[in-house]
Amino acid sequence: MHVNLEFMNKTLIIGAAGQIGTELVLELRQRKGVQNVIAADLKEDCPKGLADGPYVQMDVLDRESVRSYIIENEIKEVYLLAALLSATAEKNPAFAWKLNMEGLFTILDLAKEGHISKIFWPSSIAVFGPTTPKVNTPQLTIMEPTTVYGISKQAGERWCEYYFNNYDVDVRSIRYPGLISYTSLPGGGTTDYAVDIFYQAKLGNNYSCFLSEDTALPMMYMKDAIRATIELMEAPKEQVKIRSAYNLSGCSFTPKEIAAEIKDQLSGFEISYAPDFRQQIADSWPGSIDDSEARNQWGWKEEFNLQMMVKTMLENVDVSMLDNA
Ligand code: NAD
Ligand code: AKB
Repeated sequence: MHVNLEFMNKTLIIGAAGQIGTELVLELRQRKGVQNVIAADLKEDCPKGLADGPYVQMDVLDRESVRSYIIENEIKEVYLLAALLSATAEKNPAFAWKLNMEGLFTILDLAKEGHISKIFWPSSIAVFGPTTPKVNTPQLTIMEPTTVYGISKQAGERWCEYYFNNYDVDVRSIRYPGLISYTSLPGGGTTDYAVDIFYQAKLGNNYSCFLSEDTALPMMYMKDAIRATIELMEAPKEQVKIRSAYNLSGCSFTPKEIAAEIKDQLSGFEISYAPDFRQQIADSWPGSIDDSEARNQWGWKEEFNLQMMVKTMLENVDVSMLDNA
């Protein structure tokens, strides 16, 4: 079938220069046409990998500029990725709350007024807390997050559902686990160790892990996360029954387990453990996730297991990225 890309809806990704955005923009551009997918970020310079298409510097906290850009450019779909992640957020809770909430209201309000037809806003496993069942955490369960990041994601979920129920805003969301990728460095989360470890392994260094060896956390390879995001966004509206955020599972592992898999594929690698403040955050999160609602409602299935993910990361991680970090 011939698709006329010129007339496709324009899509805006805010926070496009981060770990998820740098891969999501490229995948969306392949599907919708380069000119139809606009990358936006606070960063002045467009990341090299996104330079094939439109890029705009944008501060999501500047409500009026975001509003006029979206209205004037007739943007119909928004992926709102700009946020402070768990570890960085704990260092500046007031600003984390501001950034993680205000941008969301700006976009939800634009949709309520009819300017935007579809929104993707990511939640996180951080919505769960120490009182949540840790193994195979259900979709509906006790949620008492203890981090500012988790509180902001839980509040965001409630608001998304509220805008859907009361104003028919088509907003969709996933509780991403820790995401693992090599095209961009991670942005300050508790699960970042599972990316950092590959850079040190490839440099031939021992890795000092900031979590203890038996800390199990839900994780996912980025390619799976991008596919899940697009599958959810492309699912027919009536199939998307959860308007807070979907549990989503990839593979769960501990630092000891990922280190063992790396050792199997790269002999000589060694890990040691020096838990810091992030241990407490990790201890409050689930070890594994029950994502049967996503599987049943829009057909989710992960592709990457720990072994495949480690192989792909070891083949592709480029240590020179650390020089520009
Ligand atoms: P990241 O930190 O790598 O990227 C965030 C991007 O937002 C950065 O490029 C940053 O420059 C930009 N940004 C910050 N403030 C901004 C502002 N005021 N205006 C515009 N842009 C701004 O984050 P990420 O890992 O890509 O995560 C994206 C989203 O996914 C976040 O909401 C995060 O909470 C969620 N999430 C990520 C993970 C993960 O493991 N990466 C897991 C769960 C949820
Ligand atoms: C973090 O560790 O903060 C993120 C997340 C799981 O939300 N990777």
